[in-house]
Amino acid sequence: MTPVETSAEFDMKNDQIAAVFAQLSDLLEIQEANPFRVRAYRSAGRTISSTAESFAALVEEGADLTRFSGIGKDLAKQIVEVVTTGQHSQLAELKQQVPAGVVDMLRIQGVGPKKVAVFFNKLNLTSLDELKAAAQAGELAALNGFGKKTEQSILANIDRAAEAGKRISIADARAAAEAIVQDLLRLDTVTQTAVAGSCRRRRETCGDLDVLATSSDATAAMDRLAAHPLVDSVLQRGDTKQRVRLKSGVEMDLRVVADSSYGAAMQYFTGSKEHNVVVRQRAKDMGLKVNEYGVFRGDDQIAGATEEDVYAALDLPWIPPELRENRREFDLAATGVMPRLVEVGDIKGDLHMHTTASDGAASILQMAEAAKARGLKYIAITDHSKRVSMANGLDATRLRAHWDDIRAAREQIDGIQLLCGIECDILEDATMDLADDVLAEADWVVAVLHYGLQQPREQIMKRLMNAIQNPHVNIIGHPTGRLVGKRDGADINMTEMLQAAAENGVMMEINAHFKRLDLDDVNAAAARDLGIPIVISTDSHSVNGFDVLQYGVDQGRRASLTKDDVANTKTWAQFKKLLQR
Ligand code: DGT
Ligand code: CA
Ligand code: CA
Repeated sequence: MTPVETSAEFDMKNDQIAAVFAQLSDLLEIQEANPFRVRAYRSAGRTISSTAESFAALVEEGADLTRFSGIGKDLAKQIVEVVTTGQHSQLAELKQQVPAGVVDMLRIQGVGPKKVAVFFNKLNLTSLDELKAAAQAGELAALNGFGKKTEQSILANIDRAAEAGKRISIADARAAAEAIVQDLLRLDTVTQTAVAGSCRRRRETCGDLDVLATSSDATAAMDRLAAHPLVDSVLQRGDTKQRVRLKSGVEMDLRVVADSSYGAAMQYFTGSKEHNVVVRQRAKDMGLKVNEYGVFRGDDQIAGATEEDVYAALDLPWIPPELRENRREFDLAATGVMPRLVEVGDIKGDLHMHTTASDGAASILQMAEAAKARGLKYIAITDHSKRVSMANGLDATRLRAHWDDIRAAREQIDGIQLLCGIECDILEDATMDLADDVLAEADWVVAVLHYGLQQPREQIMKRLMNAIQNPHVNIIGHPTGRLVGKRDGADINMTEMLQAAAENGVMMEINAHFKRLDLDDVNAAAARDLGIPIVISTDSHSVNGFDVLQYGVDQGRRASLTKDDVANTKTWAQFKKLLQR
């Protein structure tokens, strides 16, 4: 192995390493292996993903990993294997033993390894289709320890799981695309390379990945991709185009194009199809032709090397990829200048996060220090309220003591404001989980739906309206409760909720976690159109939780939000004024 390739391996992020151990524990649990081993792997995964230091860097330095709790000699060795080879030999073996269709079952909302183990080992079910047929035949409800309710819930969610299996989260998409783009750039012959398609548009999920490169040596670029540690197999190969399957199952197209066509190819393959239809029609109306090679007047290429040139040839300003969905980007372009969309660097505060007081992995001070290190100037600590007993939610007494701890932490850290917050459940009966006199003492109240998301629209709206009219509530957190690709949100009359929020001075959250991204792009734009301040928060449960901020900001950009539309881009002095309702 050349040194360059070795250093590429050390690029592995903690989340990617953690995912290996999470998969191991899932597969072992499905095999009904020793519960202690299952737990050891699961907790190793959690430790790795919630640690701020990079394990790849630690491995590179040859550091002793056994200083981390729950990581013994054997696990340390396995971490080294994963970081240095990108593989885990036992995981590869387990994948041979447990069919992929069985692992797919884990995607069903409410179904974990224990249930999957029963479906696989007792009923010999090996795919989502087989599981669905068994549920329809009532075979699941007949199993020991399962009921009609479990069976119904599986039937309600299984189609979504099947559908989602074909698409990957934007987080996984970006990690894979960036690793491969960086690797291609190491070739001297590759001059430009970037990801296009839905990943560049920062859609919440991607069907496949589209990578473009310019190179004097297409063969070398394709060989390089084929040899990448993330790549499983080559599916198709031509002179300038190669389709591969990654080990994660997602497929990727690489297209090698001429420098003179790079901009046109980027424009074409970034899409969306709907955006491109309008672009092509516009060209036609101007007596021009646009395709992946360039913009043409007759046989003359008049643009193509850069995207800016391509758009300019069509009398358009360059349109940020996140807006290219044929929604409002052409109206915005008609004004001549595109708005400057919000950027990660604009964010000055984070107003939704957890500590060890409920289900977080870090202390108040650790969270504050991590936030400060990332340049944040103010944060709200918003642990769970008591209804979320699974997450050790706080009652009034514990919450007040926790707020005392937050106030004490203020004395131990400078340069960042700490708000005494709470993520307060809006209960199924539409009352708040904590009494008004408690909420009145908070600096920041995030009201959320966690339970009873299936209630009829009328009751859901009653709950949201009560929360919005409560004078102590500042914001509705993850307003719909949807989980991307897993679970629909509650049945909300969005217009009615947003109007009430606008009238009552209640803000709306874009929850930045890539599993939530809630509000979504369309609803976030609707909220902004009503003048509702949007807050993009990470809902961090560990010091690494802040990493997801970029996904929330990207969702904001897809909603065409500018810095002015996002309340937590304000300085602390400005933001403080928004706290008085
Ligand atoms: P995905 O992969 O489903 O998440 O979504 P995209 O947008 O990445 O779609 P994909 O991979 O099928 O194609 C990438 C881009 O290539 C797409 O956004 C626009 C362009 N493209 C692909 N097929 C067509 C087509 O038939 N007509 C036009 N105008 N553009 C196309
Ligand atoms: Ca794609
Ligand atoms: Ca594609």
